[in-house]
Amino acid sequence: METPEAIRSGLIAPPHTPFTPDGNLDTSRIVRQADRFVRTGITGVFVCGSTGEGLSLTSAERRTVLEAWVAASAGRLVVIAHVGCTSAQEARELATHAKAVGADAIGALPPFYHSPATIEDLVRTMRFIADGAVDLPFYYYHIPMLSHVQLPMLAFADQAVEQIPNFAGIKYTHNHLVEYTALREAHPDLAMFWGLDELLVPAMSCGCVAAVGSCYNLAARFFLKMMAAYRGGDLQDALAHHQTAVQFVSKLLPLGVVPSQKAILAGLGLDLGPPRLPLRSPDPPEAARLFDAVSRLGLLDVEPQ
Ligand code: MN9
Repeated sequence: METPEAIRSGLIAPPHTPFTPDGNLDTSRIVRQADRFVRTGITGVFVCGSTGEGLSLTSAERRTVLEAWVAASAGRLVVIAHVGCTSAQEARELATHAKAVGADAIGALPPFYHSPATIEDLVRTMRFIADGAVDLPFYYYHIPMLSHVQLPMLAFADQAVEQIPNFAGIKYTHNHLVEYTALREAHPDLAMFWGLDELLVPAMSCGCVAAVGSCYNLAARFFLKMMAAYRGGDLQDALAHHQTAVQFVSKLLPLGVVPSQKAILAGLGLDLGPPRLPLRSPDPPEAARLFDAVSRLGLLDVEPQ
């Protein structure tokens, strides 16, 4: 199935989920997140993915968050509902809900407790989930570092185009640039959203034109400039941006990407609360040091909140 025109190139953000200080959902912040994305050039949202701690929410909470995103986007952002979880049945029900409440597309990582062992198992499972919203484009979420499902994606894509009627592509969060190049070449009509922000320029040299990544919550303008530099043939500028992007991500890793990003967003005036267990917020001195170090890189989207 075709990918909506608006997200065929450019950046999609996977929004952080806002919680109150004691860890309950706080959907009242979502309008501010959406407005910020529109201002900074984001074209779509991948709701309740890894960055949004989707797998740490209850199914009811995932529905509530998605409904808030559809409302807050108000047609300005393409809304992709991530529905994957350990239960294929629940994922399928979330897909049906996503369609009912007006999401534009769905995505799913594979069940990761009893995991698919073969490509055939994976295709069958993804078809079952995607059938929950047959009219919506479906993206497979390949993130072996967290799902621990590491099946060859070229063989998967070859079979998925035949067997999953609404298959529209892959959110590819893995560092295998050889496989990614082969996917882009073999399936130029599918979307292959790149998912490792610190490798976006290398991925562009392998055919990437669109990406989904946590860093675009904080520094969309910087990453869009980096893409424009590459597209415009200014390799030196693109690689200078790339070096800064690598430094940026390296500063997020010690305290965890999601907790660090939430702390930085709070420092920018968009307080989305703490992450959920088992993640933890940096303590105030850690957060201050992190904010200082990242601010010095000069890539944050500083916005009136
Ligand atoms: O899916 C994100 N992956 C994870 C996207 O969170 C595991 C990425 O955007 C990373 O957060 C980013 C930093 O490593 O590349």
